[in-house]
Amino acid sequence: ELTRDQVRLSRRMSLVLRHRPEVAGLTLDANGWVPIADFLAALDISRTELDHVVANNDKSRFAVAVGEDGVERIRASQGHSRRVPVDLDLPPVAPPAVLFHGTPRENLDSILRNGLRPRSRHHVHLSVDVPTALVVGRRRSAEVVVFEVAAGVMAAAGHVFHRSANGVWLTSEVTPEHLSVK
Ligand code: HQG
Repeated sequence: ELTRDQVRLSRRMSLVLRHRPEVAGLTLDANGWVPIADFLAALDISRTELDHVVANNDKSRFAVAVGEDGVERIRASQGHSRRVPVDLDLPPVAPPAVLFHGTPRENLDSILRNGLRPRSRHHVHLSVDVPTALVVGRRRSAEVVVFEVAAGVMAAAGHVFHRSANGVWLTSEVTPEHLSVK
């Protein structure tokens, strides 16, 4: 459990590491990483505060790793804006037969017509199960529809899938024929 202040810090970390690194005077490297020392200085937080948010974040949104140069870095595991040129460099992975996507009901007609598009992000984000998809959809609306995505069929047709470090499935787009309403 995070306190309200810690949730606020987590949101700020997402903003900087996914969408607007420049507001903290930072730049992400090609794979989205920032040296931890620079990140602590830019956000004016302690290592203890950072570690607590990384360890207790409800969706494990952040990853910490030591590079080949021995420098410890942090990045967001998924969710980056397209305006931030980040390549997560995740390997392609064979997806499960079906994945799910929760969205406000008001998007239903457009998605049935146009498919799922990444919009402002690098990828379409898919969930492993219906409960997770409901949580994602409810971020934006109380009236949520869940799509079932024929991920296995898509993969067989050559579509590439990746799985982020925190278990979110990513793909470029999902066309209408691979979607059905749950
Ligand atoms: C919708 C969160 C109309 C799409 C989550 C979604 C996820 C369309 C919205 C991650 C459409 C984009 C991403 C079309 C897509 N017509 N609406 N053709 N195609 N949409 O936030 O998947 O909490 O960019 O259904 O857990 O909601 O931030 O995508 O409603 O992993 O860590 O356009 O963000 O993670 O919204 O969420 P988003 P998302 P965090």
